[in-house]
Amino acid sequence: MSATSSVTAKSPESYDVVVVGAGFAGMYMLHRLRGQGMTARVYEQGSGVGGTWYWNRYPGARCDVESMQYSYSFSEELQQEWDWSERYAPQPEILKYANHVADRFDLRRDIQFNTRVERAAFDEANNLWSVSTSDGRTVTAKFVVLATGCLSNARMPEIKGLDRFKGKVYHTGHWPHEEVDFTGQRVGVIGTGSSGIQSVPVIAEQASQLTVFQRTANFSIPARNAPLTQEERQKFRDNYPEIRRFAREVAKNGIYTEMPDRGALDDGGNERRAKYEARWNRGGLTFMSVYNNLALDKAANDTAADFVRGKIAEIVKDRETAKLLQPNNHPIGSKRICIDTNYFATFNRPNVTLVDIKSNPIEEITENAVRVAGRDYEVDALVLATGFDAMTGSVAKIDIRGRGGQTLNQKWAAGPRTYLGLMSSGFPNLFVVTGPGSPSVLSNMIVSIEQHVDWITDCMAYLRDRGLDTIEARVDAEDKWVTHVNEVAATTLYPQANSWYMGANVPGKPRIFMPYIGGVGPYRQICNDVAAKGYEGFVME
Ligand code: N01
Repeated sequence: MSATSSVTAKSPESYDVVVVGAGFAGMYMLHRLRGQGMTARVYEQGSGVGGTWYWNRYPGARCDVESMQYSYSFSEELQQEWDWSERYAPQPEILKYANHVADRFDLRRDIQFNTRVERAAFDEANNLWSVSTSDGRTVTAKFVVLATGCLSNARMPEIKGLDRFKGKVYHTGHWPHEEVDFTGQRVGVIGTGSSGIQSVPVIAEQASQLTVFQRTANFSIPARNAPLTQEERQKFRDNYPEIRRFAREVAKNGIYTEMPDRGALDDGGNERRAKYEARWNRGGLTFMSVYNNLALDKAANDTAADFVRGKIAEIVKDRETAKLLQPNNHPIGSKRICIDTNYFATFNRPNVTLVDIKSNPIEEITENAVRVAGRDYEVDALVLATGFDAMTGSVAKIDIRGRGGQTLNQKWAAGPRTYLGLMSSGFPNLFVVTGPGSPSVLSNMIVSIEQHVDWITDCMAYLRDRGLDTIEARVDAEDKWVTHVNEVAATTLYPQANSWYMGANVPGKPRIFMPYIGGVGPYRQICNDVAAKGYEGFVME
């Protein structure tokens, strides 16, 4: 790979690697590439680092993975020195952490902010990617790494009249940087996924009237957020080697927790209820790992779903509202489970109204109201918590052309096709971090990001050390992997929900279960085995 070894002789407009995005994936990618002596340019459309945590500044935004685990593990000093303040870090603190990492590892000098990558085309004659950016420049690179994030392409809903609305409209995934104060305002929130469920209780405290427009009721578990004590932090720090090993190799979702050894129907009703109660009181995502078959067996799943529906009925005083808030059209966990602080109790407030837009969809938005079933709900501001074009949306916005001028969008028209979620055949030297076909959004993202970045860096070094120019997924290996991803998903309850995992939230998007549900441990092993066998399933030239 002569281009890599003659880095210093190149013009400044030529790099070994172009990285798209300076979120947690792009930042770590840059750090690892530097460690290999490779030149890299990172393009970031925002004006700062942090990716999802740069954009998602809505009230109440925080991570649903505990902060001591939602953090990089690649630097022992970093994980020992950073003080997380709460069990679940709020967005400003995660953004501060991202900025700290950028400073600590001197990353900014290779990141170009406020710049979108618009086009990337593979030049087959020279085995180089030509990358064009929104500032009108074109650079070349041996490799392109798409660190574009899975939930970064905020989706505006197609609702009649939205453009006529005279008040302010905010999307949770594209929140303004200046503070938004809803004090004294009538606010409408459309959407009750994680973003809606986190923001509703906070907005309710400010707004004079809050109207929540719910299409699908969602399962949510209390976060039980609390300040972290020095003792709790130290316990993690002392045990980080084992905690990180477990998260990478053992835990299915990359989160250190107890592993269930029995199914929900192996326990009697009282025992089961006591276990759910204990997890409900503990709070957080581990509610779903009380038993080992909740994602597999509908009857087992029903026991957990019934428990949560019962909790909603206990919390919400108005019976009609409680009934509307009880999810009834998907197994618990088959849509990303939500983690909340006072979400259901918020509907007991006199200034909060729930409007069911499942039975009566929004007719239109007028200049000052949302019209449902002939009634106008007057609002001064609208919050759209309507989600993202997940996993493929940000990649699809870039005009990516591989061999023969084929675009990635053409190739993925019937759904994304990758080998290991890392590469797509016909697109040599183009890597995706946490792409479709990898555990990605089903896992602690930082665990999956670090695994992908390490694998990609090792792969680039392997090519360089052998004087090879390209790596490309073989079509048969990719076909086999796509089949495997689908087969594993089909053994679970996940495909039963109209979720963004399935592309179901975007009209016209192919219904394919996009992430790989085989677990981060087995997946890591598969990736390692592929590399150990000389990158089996890839062509290297
Ligand atoms: O988006 P969503 P999100 N008219 O797609 C509704 C991660 N995340 O931003 O279900 C009316 O889940 C839609 O209704 P329905 C996390 O992985 C993490 O909340 O399609 N309603 C749904 O209620 C999460 O899963 C964290 O029927 C419309 C909502 O809008 C992912 O991001 C925090 C509509 C969208 O829910 C996405 O979460 C936040 C329309 N036209 C997010 N279109 C944490 O770590 C959509 N909806 C804590």
